[in-house]
Amino acid sequence: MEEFKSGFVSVIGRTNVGKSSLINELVGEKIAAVANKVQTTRTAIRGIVNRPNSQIIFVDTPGIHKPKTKLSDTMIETAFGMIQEVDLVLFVIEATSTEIGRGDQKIFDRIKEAGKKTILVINKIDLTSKENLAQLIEMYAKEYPFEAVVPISTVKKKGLEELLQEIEKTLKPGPAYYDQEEYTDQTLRQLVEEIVREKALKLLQDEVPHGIFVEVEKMKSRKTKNAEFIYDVDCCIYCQRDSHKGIIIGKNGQMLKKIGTYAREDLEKMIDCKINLKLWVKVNQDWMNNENLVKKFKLQ
Ligand SMILES: Nc1nc2c(ncn2[C@@H]2O[C@H](COP(=O)(O)OP(=O)(O)OP(=O)(O)O)[C@@H](O)[C@H]2O)c(=O)[nH]1
Ligand SMILES: [Mg+2]
Repeated sequence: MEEFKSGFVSVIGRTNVGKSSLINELVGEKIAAVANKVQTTRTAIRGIVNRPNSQIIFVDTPGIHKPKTKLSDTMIETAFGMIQEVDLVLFVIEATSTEIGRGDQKIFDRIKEAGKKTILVINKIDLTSKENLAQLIEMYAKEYPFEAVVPISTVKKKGLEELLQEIEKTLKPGPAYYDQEEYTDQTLRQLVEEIVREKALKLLQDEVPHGIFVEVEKMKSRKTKNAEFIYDVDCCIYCQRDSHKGIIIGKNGQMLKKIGTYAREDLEKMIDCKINLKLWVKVNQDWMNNENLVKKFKLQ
């Protein structure tokens, strides 16, 4: 029989290239927020893929962008820090690129510096031509001895099995680090925070969603009259301005209600259990520069 393999794989790339989408797709569950907005992911979230002969632990990281606050400093530190911590790096770029842009170059330099085993993943091939793809592969491949170069489309589910096989090839024999039934090491509390933030990102406009953070304040499970389990969760959305608070709550509380309903529906499906989710909105003007709050986002 083949020897069991395992390892940690970090997924690194510019913001919005589709890192979280890819991990969610491979894991088969939503563990990280996905949105067509920059800087969606804020921390390193682990997603676990269990295969007959391997266990691959993916580490999602915040997209690389220009730092403007303590929070973005910390997010970028987390992402770059993850190059060192893992067995393999997936460097994700967009198939639509026609050159090695500044952001991609910055990440590429870090990978070269670390000399880490890396697979180049070219995502969103549904949006480009074969010719452009070939050029892109050539541009990158001559600059680094990648373990493999794998073009994929997360949305069209193309190239994903090939990617998993390439990853498996690079892994060393090792034990299953996590229970083989698990797909993330996030606590339910973190999952609630991530999903509520995702819904807010999707439903709110422009600068409002980037200024929020979500914190579960209370979580308790109880049995209902019909002996079903239900979680009572109090969760607070912090924002930076009074005007933002108004927008998040919406007319007659409609927006907040929508965020809550969408989040609850997703979460109930994921954990197969009822949730009574109460959402609040509070203003905390400068939380992005507050050491204590930003600590939450540090490398764990
Ligand atoms: N067309 C197309 N869109 C994709 C593909 N993969 C992801 N996307 C979209 O790209 C956007 C960004 O996806 P995310 O997964 O949030 O990107 P990310 O790299 O995690 O972003 P950050 O967390 O901000 O670093 C979403 O709108 C996805 O639906 C793909 O294969 N094709
Ligand atoms: Mg992300």
